[in-house]
Amino acid sequence: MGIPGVVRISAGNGGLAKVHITTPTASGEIYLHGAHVASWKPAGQEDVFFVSSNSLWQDGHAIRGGVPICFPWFGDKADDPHAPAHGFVRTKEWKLEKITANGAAVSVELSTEGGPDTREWFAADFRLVYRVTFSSELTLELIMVNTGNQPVRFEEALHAYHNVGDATRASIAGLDGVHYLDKTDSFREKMQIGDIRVTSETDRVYLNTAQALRLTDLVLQRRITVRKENSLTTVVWNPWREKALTLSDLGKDQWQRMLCIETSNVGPFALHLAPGEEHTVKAIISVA
Ligand code: TA6
Repeated sequence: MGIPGVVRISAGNGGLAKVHITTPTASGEIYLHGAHVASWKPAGQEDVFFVSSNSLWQDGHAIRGGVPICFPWFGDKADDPHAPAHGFVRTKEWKLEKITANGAAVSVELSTEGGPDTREWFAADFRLVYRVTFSSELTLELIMVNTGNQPVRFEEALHAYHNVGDATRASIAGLDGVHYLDKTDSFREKMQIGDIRVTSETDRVYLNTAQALRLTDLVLQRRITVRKENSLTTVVWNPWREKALTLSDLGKDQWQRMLCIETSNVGPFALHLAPGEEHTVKAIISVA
């Protein structure tokens, strides 16, 4: 499936299989493990994604950084404290379906399905298809199909870790006046006033918002824009110093180089699909 000079499939960190893309407009990497985008670099730019230098690269573990996919629940599973946080698709190998090159854009498509290894936590039959298009913009499309004969409820998030020069000198615009659930304050509901600035642990689920966001980075002197479709929640996260110390795969001081903006449908905006129905969530990321 490789394309000479454009797409190479090889063993990456930890020996995990990865697809490496190089085009005139951008380079990028996606691992089959978790269908995990680990890098996207538009020409002339630093990587748009942060990846922890202490990340694990192992089956059964999530990669710390890039874009983990949270599905079919977000955070802790409400009715099962032993279930893995953020669901099970970010820690399993996906199937590489196809790679297509179209001019300066390269699309990589992967899939995973419900089966004996997922029924322990999630009874539904489903098929997830993830299409990532690397070009001067990055497009992420997660397609969920209910392949069973029962209605299904699920949550989803494209948990993007953006690479910033210094999180305390960055700001996010586009959520002024939007209500959010504050995970650092027992999920109390609050309202955002003005731009978001990181001055302490920040862990918020913004509700009922389809807004595009602009992350302004004063250190790297750039602006990352996240547009989205079919998503009504946005999660914003930075662990700050103390929480970062509890995350062994993050490591000291790296919290300052990351800021998560997560295109999602979680909490009160979890999705419901009838048998045979499908839903596509989409994020389009650009840098200027
Ligand atoms: O998206 C924010 C969040 O839910 C935080 O609460 C924090 O736990 C983060 O995800 C990372 O979760 P993880 O399971 O990858 O350590």
